[in-house]
Amino acid sequence: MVAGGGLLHRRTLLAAGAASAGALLGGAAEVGTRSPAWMLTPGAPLSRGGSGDGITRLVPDLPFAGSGSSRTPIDLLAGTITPSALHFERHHNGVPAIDADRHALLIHGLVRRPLLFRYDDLLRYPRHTRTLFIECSGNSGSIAAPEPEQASAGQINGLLSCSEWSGVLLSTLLDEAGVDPAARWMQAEGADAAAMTRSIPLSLRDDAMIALLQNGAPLRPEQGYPMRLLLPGVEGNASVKWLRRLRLLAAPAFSRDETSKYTDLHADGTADAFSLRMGAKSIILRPSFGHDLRARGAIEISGLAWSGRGRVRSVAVSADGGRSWADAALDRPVLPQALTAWRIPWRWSGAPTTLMSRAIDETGAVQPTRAAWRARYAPGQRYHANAVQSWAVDSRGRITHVYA
Ligand SMILES: Nc1nc2c(c(=O)[nH]1)N[C@H]1C(S)=C(S)[C@@H](COP(=O)(O)O)O[C@H]1N2
Ligand SMILES: [Mo]
Repeated sequence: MVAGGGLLHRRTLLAAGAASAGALLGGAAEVGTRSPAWMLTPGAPLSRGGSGDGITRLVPDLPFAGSGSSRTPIDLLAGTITPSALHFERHHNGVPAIDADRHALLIHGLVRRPLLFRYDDLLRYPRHTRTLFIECSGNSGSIAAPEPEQASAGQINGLLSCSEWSGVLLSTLLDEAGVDPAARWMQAEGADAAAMTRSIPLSLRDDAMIALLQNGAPLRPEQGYPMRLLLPGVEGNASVKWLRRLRLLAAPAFSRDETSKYTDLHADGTADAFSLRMGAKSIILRPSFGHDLRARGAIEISGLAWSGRGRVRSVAVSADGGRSWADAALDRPVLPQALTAWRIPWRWSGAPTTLMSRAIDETGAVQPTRAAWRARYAPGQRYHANAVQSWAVDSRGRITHVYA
């Protein structure tokens, strides 16, 4: 007791939760290496959803149900938090129908004592909350194509969303399990029919979290309910949804999902593996494709910027095809590994021109030109496409996507 009326020390329920977590080991059927029923059939397909005001996720016509992605229509939204109903979705084999009461997270491998955590256990742990973007490493991949895709900024860049995520710091759970000093990596596995499996260096453990809540409500099933790994600033693929297992390892597992995919091929045949950190990036959302200018005169250019390495330091904008640049105003607060909104006034003379934006993050990393980005990689490489994008404005105010 810490005060009258029955108030208990704030760690009391935590201790009780840990005890029950440990006791479950060996008793539950749906954990460990056995696959629960919802991993054995493809999950539910993509849906359009929507926020009730006519704005929906952008869903492609797919030849099959399980694998695919929908995009957030970022050019139709304002601010930096993505309404949960408009969060992009990327499923490698659909959305599993998980019974949260029968789901558990197993932490095992190079640990002193393996532990099992239920959703209800995790709700009792110290709560950690952060505003963070998730960006698929395939986002904006069409800029690798020889011709610029004529599509909205959301269609090109909408494998990107930002939410307030709440849950438990991974380090709290790892400390309880007792990580063996020989452990350097952890293998995360999801409880979907794709059994998404990624190796994650333990150097990322400090700000990693097990997310339970998204914008003040339980995670949507599509975002990983009942729990997902969330790695700030890291390619979306590694934030394993429907997380069921973390196995501590001395070396990476080189799973299918990080060898056949999610490695970045160079022209000389070598590839970057575990290139997890997302680069500095910005995009102009207004004006952009589909938002043609109606009249010359004073207009606001606005957009988003972000970096996996920390805060955005500045966003430079060019209204003359890259000859001159000026800094945009950043909306406060500027949070690390979160979307930052920015704006700059512009007077359009009515002459054709090209608009561009370029982000610099707090580590000094500069968003590359498309030419510089392409020079780093082999031709079909589409991951980590953070190059500067350009919108051409013609004399009638019509906007097209161009390579400048
Ligand atoms: N278990 C599991 N986790 C997963 C995936 C998946 O298919 N299965 N897709 C990954 C990919 S490629 C991305 S980009 C993000 C997308 O997160 P979201 O669907 O919540 O937007 O989840 C990642 N985590
Ligand atoms: Mo992804």
